[in-house]
Amino acid sequence: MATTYRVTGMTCGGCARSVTSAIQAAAPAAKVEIDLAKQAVTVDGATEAQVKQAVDGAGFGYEGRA
Ligand SMILES: [Cu+2]
Repeated sequence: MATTYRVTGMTCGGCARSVTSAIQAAAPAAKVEIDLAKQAVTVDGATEAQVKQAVDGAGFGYEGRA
């Protein structure tokens, strides 16, 4: 099941790719969709803890579930 999280600091496609690859490094099968306008990341196939750690590790702001 997909879950949407609020992630701050993403401003362009490069940021979106950084967040996506960080999450997929932790959970290779994860599906990740980024909405820059909403500062939202929708993830299917990774735990909340994996997403938080990946987002924080990539230097973006993890704000919890949207
Ligand atoms: Cu960027």
